[in-house]
Amino acid sequence: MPPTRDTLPLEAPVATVDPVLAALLQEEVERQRDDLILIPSENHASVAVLEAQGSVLSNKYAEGYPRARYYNGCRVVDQVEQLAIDRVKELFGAEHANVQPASGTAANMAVYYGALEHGDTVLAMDLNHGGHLSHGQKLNFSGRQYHFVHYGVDRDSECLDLATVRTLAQEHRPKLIVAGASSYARTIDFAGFAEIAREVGALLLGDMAHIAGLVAGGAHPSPLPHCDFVTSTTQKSLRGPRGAFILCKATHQKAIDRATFPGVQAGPLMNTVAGKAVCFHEAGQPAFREYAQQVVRNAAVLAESLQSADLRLVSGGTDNHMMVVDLTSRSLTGRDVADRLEEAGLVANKNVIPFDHLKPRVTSGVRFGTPAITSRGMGEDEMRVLGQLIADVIGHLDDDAILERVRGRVRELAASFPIYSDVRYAAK
Ligand code: DSN
Repeated sequence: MPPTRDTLPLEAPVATVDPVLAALLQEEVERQRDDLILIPSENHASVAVLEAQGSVLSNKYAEGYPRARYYNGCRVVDQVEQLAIDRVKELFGAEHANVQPASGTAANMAVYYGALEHGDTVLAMDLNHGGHLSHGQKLNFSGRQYHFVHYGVDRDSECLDLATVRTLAQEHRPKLIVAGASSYARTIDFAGFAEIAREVGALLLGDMAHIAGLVAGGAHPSPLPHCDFVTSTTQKSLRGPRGAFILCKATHQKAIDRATFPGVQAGPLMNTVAGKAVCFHEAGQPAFREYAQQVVRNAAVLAESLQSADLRLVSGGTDNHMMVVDLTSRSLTGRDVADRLEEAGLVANKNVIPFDHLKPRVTSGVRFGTPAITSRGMGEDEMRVLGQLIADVIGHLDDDAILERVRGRVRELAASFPIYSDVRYAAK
């Protein structure tokens, strides 16, 4: 019998062990390199983050918390997790941090599980107006386990109206209010939400998943001083690994930690926790402040450029990293536009607009964001060009010659702002 060490090698690279998968990894590197990613919830994590996330920490079980584990051999991962905790607390000025949630939904689930009883009332933003699945969508666990009441945006301004939130809060007396969105281009007034929460005796959760990088870089007001709990993913504007974290006041520390483990998760993904530690380190650098400010400046210029090509933006513009184009007056769907843009190398996503008459798989909107293209180093000049290229595609959706020209220009732009030059999984 040959020793399995030789037949199942531990040391060989993926290109040797699994050429099929290696080719797919390589194809994805090239897709991200050659296309321009305009989905506002996506970004390009640094090679350092990817390296930590792809590390041997993936092998380690570490149920529990630093120095209180259910497994031996946690000497190193204890230090890794503590590093991530200390860094994220410092980054956002938090009293307590839990860095174990594997996703934004898991983080919100842990907050609900720690703060609520089954059936309690929660007030949150309607998914159809820009909220999130885990903010009480009826098929999601949140909508099934708790009694969600939803606020939306004002029909005319398409902005949140705190007077409406206040009225709903007074009427329904929620135990928890959720402030945060996955498709909202305006500044969220966390202080205003906190005032309402205080008035009705509710706890306040700030879900800053989309804007965490802007908050870290001082480009959006922080929810931290105003909220009992703050949740976030790490892969969006914060530019970390795919994962999440919870911040909270010290009084909620025990409830949040117990709700996360053993409440809703078992073994934490320690490789991802390591990626988060790198991400929090990077986000604490002065250069990250510049990055966050540039993300917002770029979004403002991209929005202006789209508007000057006669495209209507939901709420009339943007204050943050994203914008949603309303295609209603063009009689186009978000699905068709996003698909055609992708053919041109511009990767955005179809998105419902408030009061949309089309279904979420079709939609009247398409959503754009600047975190990923700003990570490539693009600035305002490139945003003006991109706005025009997007408008060219939308304005001539069936014109193959225009699509080909735009695709060529996108390739040139991508090549001028290269990424992952040394990342290679397989020969081309
Ligand atoms: N699905 C994410 C987004 O694209 O905004 C939110 O989790």
